[in-house]
Amino acid sequence: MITVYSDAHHAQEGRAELNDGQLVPCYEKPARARIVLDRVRSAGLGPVIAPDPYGVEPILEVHDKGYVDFLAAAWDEWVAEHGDRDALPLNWLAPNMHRRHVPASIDGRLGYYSFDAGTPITAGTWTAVRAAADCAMTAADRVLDGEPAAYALVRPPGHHAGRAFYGGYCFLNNAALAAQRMRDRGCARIAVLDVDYHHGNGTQEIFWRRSDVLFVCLHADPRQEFPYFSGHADEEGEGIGQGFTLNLPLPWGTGWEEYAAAFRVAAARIAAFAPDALVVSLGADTFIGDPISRFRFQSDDFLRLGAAVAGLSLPTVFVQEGGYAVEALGVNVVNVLAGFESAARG
Ligand code: SP5
Ligand code: ZN
Repeated sequence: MITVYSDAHHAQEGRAELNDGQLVPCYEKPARARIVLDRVRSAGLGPVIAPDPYGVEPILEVHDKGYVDFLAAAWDEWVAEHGDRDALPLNWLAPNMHRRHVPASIDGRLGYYSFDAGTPITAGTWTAVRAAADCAMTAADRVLDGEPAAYALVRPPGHHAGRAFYGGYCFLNNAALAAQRMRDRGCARIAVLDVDYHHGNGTQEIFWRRSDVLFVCLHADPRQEFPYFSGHADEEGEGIGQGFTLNLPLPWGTGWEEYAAAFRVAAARIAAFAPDALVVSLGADTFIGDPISRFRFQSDDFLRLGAAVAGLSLPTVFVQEGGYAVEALGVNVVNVLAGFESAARG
């Protein structure tokens, strides 16, 4: 399997996030991609290629222009106001507060476009997120050009980023960009399968009113877990998109056996949709050793997950999302990809 990778991810290196009432070192850090890349190479998964440059135009099919302009300029505006330190928001809109005006102040706009205090904007954020988007779209193109599968080894992740919001360590929605790219190249229907531990609220929001992209998500129940406000089983899409979002929330403590039962429901929905291709939002934060998560996957279970994805028999673009047990991340992620490949070969 081809891996699409760029060193530019290093440009995103946040100092701290707000967690449990303290500023703690960012869980989403460059070492994550380094260890996965090392494992891709040592396991002999396949060639590692650089992304092609796509420019900003395809990004604007998924994201709002005002939001993208904000992301591109936020760091410089922040530094002019506060100096050379990570930009974090401090206040947000609550329901029924006015949303008529985009604030002029950088502090106001950080709050306007975000939903948490865990996602610092740094000097290199824009550089890194552009490279990640390029990797995801390149992987999508390689699959449409005939590769059975490709893996976009990216950070920062993307599935919490919506049309006009960031949070959950995500700024641009790499999986949504891959899906949209395949639509633009003539695929009629794309399924996005999100197996990150957290609900992919950004991907859900982007495709909420669409019937051409099916969004299926297995994740920790939002009654217990971040992002708290979405991912309930009764969220099914709206308008023409009604029935094209499927959420399968699972309780803290979920292990492979219970997960596999939910996966069968996900697989049946995807098969009924009969997509031309599949995008997998691949988080490995379902691992028992993950420092911020509470599922109980063992490393071998990721092989089983990969085989289960292969059972869908679709051209498949894997896009890296979360996973914060850094020492085990390479093994766990590459287990999914290797499990996929050996099952796909039969
Ligand atoms: C892409 C992705 O996986 N984003 C996850 C963002 C989660 N951020 C909030 C984490 C809150 C963790 N709180 C529990 C810490 C245990 N003490
Ligand atoms: Zn996650």
